[in-house]
Amino acid sequence: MFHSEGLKHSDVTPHSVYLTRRCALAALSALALPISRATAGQTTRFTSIAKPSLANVAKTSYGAGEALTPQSVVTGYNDFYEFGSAKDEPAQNAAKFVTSPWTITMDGEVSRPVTVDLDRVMKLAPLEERIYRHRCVEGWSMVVPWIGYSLSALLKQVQPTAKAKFVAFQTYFDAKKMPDAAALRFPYVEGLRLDEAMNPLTLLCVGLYGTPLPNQNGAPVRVIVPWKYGLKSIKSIVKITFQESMPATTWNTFNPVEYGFYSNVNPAIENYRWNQKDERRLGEFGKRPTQLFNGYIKEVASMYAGMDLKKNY
Ligand SMILES: Nc1nc2c(c(=O)[nH]1)N[C@H]1C(S)=C(S)[C@@H](COP(=O)(O)O)O[C@H]1N2
Ligand SMILES: [Mo]
Repeated sequence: MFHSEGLKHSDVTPHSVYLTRRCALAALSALALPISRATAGQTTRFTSIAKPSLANVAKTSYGAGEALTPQSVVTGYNDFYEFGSAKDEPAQNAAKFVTSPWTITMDGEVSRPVTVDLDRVMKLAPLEERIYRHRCVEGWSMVVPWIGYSLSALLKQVQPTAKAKFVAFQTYFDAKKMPDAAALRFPYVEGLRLDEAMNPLTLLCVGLYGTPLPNQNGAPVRVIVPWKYGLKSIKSIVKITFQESMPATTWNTFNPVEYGFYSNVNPAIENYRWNQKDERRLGEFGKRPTQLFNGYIKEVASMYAGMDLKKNY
């Protein structure tokens, strides 16, 4: 299904910026070559501000054997529209984004609403490194060593009531610090069904590649939902609200035909501008087939038993 009037993921990109993005893509294919040579003379494009290493991060078996996407690509090719719509803009425009102190407010259908400081959030559960596949609707994918713990450990703290069926997330927003007005409505909002949010695979993420999250990747705290398209993995979270009704989400509000609430990775659903049947792993040549639920079938398929995934896209 293709609706020509509807706005699409890339329609928020002004044409001139879109051309810049194509240049960035060209630079990225060059990354398949030795990185030092490919980026020589482009000192700022892929740099990120250095953050100290995180201590006491346990290795896990998640993603064992997967080839990691180079750190320079993970931190240099981003979707974070508050900081610009070209892939190389968030790394530059978010460089001065101050993320400390930081609090997360949890409210709604809970017994114990709370506003909690990030330092406490960091200590709620042991930090783990988990290597997850990460796929954007635009047809690119990465393999990233994220750091965090299961989001459920945080959510349980507030004791959701029986009425809590969904969890709504909200990103920090300040128009003065986040220069991109684009066509999206901010603050960026996302949502999950409660069982999806509680699934052990859903990661409360505070770091990648051994360090705290770079600003462009959603510092200081985001979620990673690896069986869904990247747009569900909301960045720089300040608020988590438990509710009975399905939350509004930024991309669904922008174009409901193309972006459903579920946004599970599914090669059989073609209502996107981009091909969902296969994908390009950034830093590699060629394409590989896209897998249902991004390959996390064992972990998540039971949550959708009996559901029509074409209707609930
Ligand atoms: N607040 C916020 N979160 C966001 C986005 C955004 O624009 N704003 N983009 C989403 C999209 S479309 C993708 S693909 C992933 C990209 O995450 P990465 O830049 O860490 O790879 O972040 C998601 N989270
Ligand atoms: Mo994306």
